[in-house]
Amino acid sequence: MRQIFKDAALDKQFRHQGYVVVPLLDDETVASLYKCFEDSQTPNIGGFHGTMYHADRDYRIRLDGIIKEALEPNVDRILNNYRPFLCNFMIKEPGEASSEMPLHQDWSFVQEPEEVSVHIWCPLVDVNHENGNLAVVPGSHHLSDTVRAFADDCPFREQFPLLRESYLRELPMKAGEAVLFDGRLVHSSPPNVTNRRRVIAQSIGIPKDSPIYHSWRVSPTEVEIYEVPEVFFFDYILHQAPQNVPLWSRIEYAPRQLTADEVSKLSEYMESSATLASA
Ligand SMILES: O=C(O)CCC(=O)C(=O)O
Ligand SMILES: [Fe+2]
Repeated sequence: MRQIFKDAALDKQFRHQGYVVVPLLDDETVASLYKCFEDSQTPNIGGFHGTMYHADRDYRIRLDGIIKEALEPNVDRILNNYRPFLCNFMIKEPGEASSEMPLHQDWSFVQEPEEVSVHIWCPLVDVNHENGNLAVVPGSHHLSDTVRAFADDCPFREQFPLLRESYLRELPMKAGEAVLFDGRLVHSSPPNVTNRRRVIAQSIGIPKDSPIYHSWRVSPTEVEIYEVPEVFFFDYILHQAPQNVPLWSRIEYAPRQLTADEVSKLSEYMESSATLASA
């Protein structure tokens, strides 16, 4: 198993609990990214929104490039041979209960579990419970399936109330810090009830030599996995089957709901993550 993080202690912590919080961007880079966000006049379309869904393709590509340039050297400093792609600003508009992001897992982008995607979530303003910090379920990557197709049912869904009550950990952070999490980790964020926009820079980190995959459910029991170029996501239309990209494989996969008993294994990660974090 190759080391994902250059620092062995961080690697151990990431493998064990599925995420780490690290200083990622310096104040100057945070300020310049925030200015880029303000200057780009991202419209307030209410609730929660990301620049990757902006109607203008050139705008999406330009912002991806600017964020990527800021992230790349910092990702290189921390991760072994990883590159960020699909870079976005994610915004929670002020005072809107609709900006809550419910518990979910992100799509799979690499061939798991041999490869692991490291999802990068870096606030450009200080974040806390009131304005929508990220909340994660430590260890949930260990119980996760390795294919997460577009709009698939989440295997943790029936246990969401239990997760919220006993296993969800909020991560208040300073601007420029980042949570780097395993793509399989269950996460969510509360609504922004303050009077300021919450803005974060977000990206998906994958091994530099890894192809990018996108999974599409074709029947209740079958998923098609496409190998896609990075530009695929700039042209992507949600809820539409991938077009003009090669089919890499077709697999039998139907998500199965986890039981409360299975999910109770997560208590191990709640206890030990605090120890490892301070190790
Ligand atoms: O920005 C948020 O609050 C949630 C973002 C999220 O789910 C993600 O980055 O995968
Ligand atoms: Fe997510």
